This record gives sequence, structure tokens and C-alpha cells, in this order.
Amino acid sequence: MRRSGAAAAAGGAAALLGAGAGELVAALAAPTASPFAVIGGALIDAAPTWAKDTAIAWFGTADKLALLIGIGVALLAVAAIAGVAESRWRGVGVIAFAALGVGVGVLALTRADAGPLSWLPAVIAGAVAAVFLRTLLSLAPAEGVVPAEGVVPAEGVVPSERVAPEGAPSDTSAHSRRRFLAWTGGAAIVGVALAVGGTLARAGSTAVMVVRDAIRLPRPALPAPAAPAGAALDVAGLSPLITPNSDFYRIDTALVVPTVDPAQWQLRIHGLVDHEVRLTWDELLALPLIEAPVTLSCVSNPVGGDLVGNAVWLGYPIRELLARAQPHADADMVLSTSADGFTAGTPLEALTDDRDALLAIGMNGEPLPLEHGFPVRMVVPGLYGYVSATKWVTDLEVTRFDRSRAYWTDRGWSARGPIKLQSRIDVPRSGAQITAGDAVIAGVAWQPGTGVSGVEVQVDDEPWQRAELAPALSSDTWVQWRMPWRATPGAHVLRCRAIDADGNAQTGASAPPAPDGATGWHTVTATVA
Ligand SMILES: Nc1nc2c(c(=O)[nH]1)N[C@H]1C(S)=C(S)[C@@H](COP(=O)(O)O)O[C@H]1N2
Ligand SMILES: [Mo]
Repeated sequence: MRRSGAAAAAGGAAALLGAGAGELVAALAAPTASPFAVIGGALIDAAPTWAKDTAIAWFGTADKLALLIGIGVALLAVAAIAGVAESRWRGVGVIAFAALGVGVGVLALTRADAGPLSWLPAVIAGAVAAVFLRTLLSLAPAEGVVPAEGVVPAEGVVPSERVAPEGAPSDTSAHSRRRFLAWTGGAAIVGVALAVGGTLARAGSTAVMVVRDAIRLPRPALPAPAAPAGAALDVAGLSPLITPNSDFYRIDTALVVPTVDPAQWQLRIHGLVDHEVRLTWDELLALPLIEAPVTLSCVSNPVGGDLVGNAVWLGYPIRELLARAQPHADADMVLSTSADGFTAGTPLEALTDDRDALLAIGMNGEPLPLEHGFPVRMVVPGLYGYVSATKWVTDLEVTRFDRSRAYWTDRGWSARGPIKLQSRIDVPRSGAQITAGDAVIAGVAWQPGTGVSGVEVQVDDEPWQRAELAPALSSDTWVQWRMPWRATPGAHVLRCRAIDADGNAQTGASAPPAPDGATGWHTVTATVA
């Protein structure tokens, strides 16, 4: 019992130290090959769609943290078992750790963003864990290592070296126990410190962040139109008209944010084209850039959810680049690929018609934040992110829907993803307690590409009422709306629905996000006292 506990602790501590060493080596030599990120990335790519949907439903944008914690707990469990195994069958735990390190190292080399040293962090992690497992077990107090359980001594015959009388340990056994605990605890603490330090070093001080900070964006040749008077309503708790970058939702499959040096960045346009086009960062910056406010939404956004945001993007129309490339008449899709291997399939038409489909470098007046696609991403008004908004984009292949499949299409989501007309109540928040009297119901509504012409609100079973609609920044952005409400005591159910600029009403039929976007009316309950 006690022997197994000590061995399990030795296994866990050795694994923590190994993991810490792996994260440190990753931070120094191969940032995308952090062993945790490699395992997590592979799990994300292999996970069935229902698992991902559940993860997003449970943890929202904290789904990555939840995954990393899950991996940590699973690895600790495996390590504890390896420790116990090593204490019984010498070599088994050591081999398990080494094999795990080599396995994850090989896995790292298969990742889309692998570099020549990607195997190194995991292999070092496995080696450190293996060596320390032996070291810690050799320090385990005598009664903690021999003999094996199951070899039951004959009744009454208790090997004297095995058990010191309870409460009266001999000096040497107390000393060896203390030494074992110190080494085990020390290895665990050092491991956690290295892992945290390595992760922070990777996230905080990468060279690319320094490069990003030094960038001065060019002035747009065509600036965003000034916001019409009254576009931003003054209602506490209402989503701001423009979402600050720090509050903008983030959804992607990258556990470690790809770091792409603009000086190395190149876009290649190829496939069914007359002329292959290549574009460098300096060439892109020298082009006449335009600024456009566009609302971006994730297909996974549930009705009333917050995986939607509005930003002013600075970029170059993709239409112009495609005009240089001259797509063939039979092409109908552009498969965009990111530096980390994500792909999206966008209808060619959405990139060649007159909408502001951008190869974007700026977001709300700043270079793209690293997690939003630095240095270059796509933004296409009217399409969900998964079919259009490729971050860290490096490649556009002009192709056909019947020939190419994109990342999420392979995982059960619809090949085409036009954003569905939606509206959301921000005020009052669901479950809010408000005081009776003059109150306000307010929110946002969006149908990027088309625009919104009206929002209606229903309180309980009363007739639907028109809300006041603020003027839009453009037909590609969400609009704010509000409605005065005389709140009477009791519980109230509030609903909203939008009408788009073509006169279509938002459907009340509920549909889940998969496979092509949620529908239904956002409904909140408020208690008035
Ligand atoms: N490289 C890359 N680009 C990506 C994704 C991704 O996983 N990898 N996710 C897409 C999805 S599903 C969405 S909704 C948007 C989200 O963009 P944001 O994180 O800037 O809000 O990015 C898109 N671009
Ligand atoms: Mo998304």
C-alpha cells in the first residue's frame, strides 16, 4: 500500500519534471512543439465533431484550457501507474516514459507546423522523466520498495527490515523518508515551475511580438466611412458597436498561437489559374489598402451566444489578387491554408463579387493580434469564419467544391457557410433581477452582407413590438437596437427577432449550430421586483 503510494508519487513527480523540461526546451528551440500542445493538437484534429461541440458548449472559449488540464490529469495518472510498475518490474516504467517521449516526438513531426527540431522537446521530456523515476525510486524508503506485494510472508513471520514499529520509526528510515519526500516534492515543484516559465516565455516574449510592436500600419487608401450619428446607443451592458480586440472572441484549432514572421511571410495563389501569384509582406503593404467594418461570427455560436464580434479591418481586396491570377471558368472554390495547416473552402464568387473580402493585416487600428491571425488573415463579409476567415493565411488554391475539402467539411460541417440572420438580447441579461418601472431591452442584430432593417421584441405573450434600430456602420456589420419597457413585478420572458434588409424575418425554428449555423429566437427571463 504505502510502497505503491511512494512509487506512484515518484512517477508523478518524475513526469512533472519531464514535462517541465519539455516545455522549457520547446520555448527555447521549437515553440510549436510543446509536448502538451502536440498531444492537444492531435486530439483536437482527431476528435469527433460531437466531442468538439460538447467542449465548446461546456467550456466556450476556455475549451483549450480545459483540454490542457485534461491532458495533464491523464498524463499524471499514466505516470503514477508507470511509477508503480517500475517499482515492481524494474525497467517497465522507464521504458514507458521513454516510449511516451519518443511517441509524442514522432507525433510532433507529423504536425502541419513541424520544424526540424520538433521531436526534441518530447524526447527530452521522456528522458528526464525516465531518469528521475529511477533516481526517485532508489531514494524511496526501504519499506517503500521491497518486497513485492502479493509475496505474502507466512503468517506471523514479518521480515524485520520491512516494517518499523508504527509511530517509532528508526532514525534511518525517518531520514530516508524525509529525503525521499524532499526529492519527490522538489522534482514536482521544479517541473511545474519550468512548465509555467516555458509557457510564459513562449507566449510573452516571442520575437514575433517584438516585430509586431514595431509595425506601423500604412494609412488606408480608402478609410472606413465615419459612423453615422446615433450608430452607438447609450445603454449600459449593450455590446459596443466595435468590439475591442481584447474582447473579440477567439476560435481556432491552434493550441500554440502560430508565430509567423512578416519578413518570411508569403502568399501563394495557385491551382486553376492562368497565372500563379506570389505576394510578400512588403508588397502587400505597398498596395492601396481599404478599411471595412465587418461582423465576424462563428458557426458554433449558439442563439444568444457571444462567438460574434465586429471590427474595422484593414486589408487588400482579395478580388484584386484573384484578378491578377485569372481563375479558370470551371473553378468555384478557393481553399485557403494557414501556416499551421488549417484550411477553409470559400466560394470563389464571394471573393470576386463586390463585397469587401479582405486579405487583412489590421484590426481596429492595430496590426492583427497574434491570436487573430498575425500577420495576415482573411475576412469575408457574410460567411461564417470556418469557411472564410483563415488566420495566418499563406496559401490560396483556386479549385472546385467537388475536388477539395476543407478542415471542418471533413468533420461533418456544411461545405458552404453563409451567416444566418440573428439577433441577441444583451440587456437585461438572462436571469437578471431588475426593479419595476422604466427599463430598457437592448441588443444587437446582424446579417453581414445584407444588413438588418428591423428588430422586433416580444414580452411574455404580448404582441411583437418594433424596437428602435440604430443606423448601421455598413450592411456588413451588426446594428444596435433598444426598446423602452415598463417592467411590472414578476418573472418575464423576453424574445427578439430581426428582419433583414431584403425583408426576410428571422426564423423562430430552433436549429443547433451543426452543421451550418444555429437558428431560433433568443429568449431571456428577467425577474422584476
Ligand atoms: N488558421 C486558422 N484560421 C481560422 C480558424 C482556425 O482554426 N485556424 N478558425 C476559423 C473559425 S472557425 C473562426 S469562427 C474564425 C474566428 O476568428 P477569430 O478567432 O479572429 O475571432 O477564424 C477562422 N480562421
Ligand atoms: Mo468558427
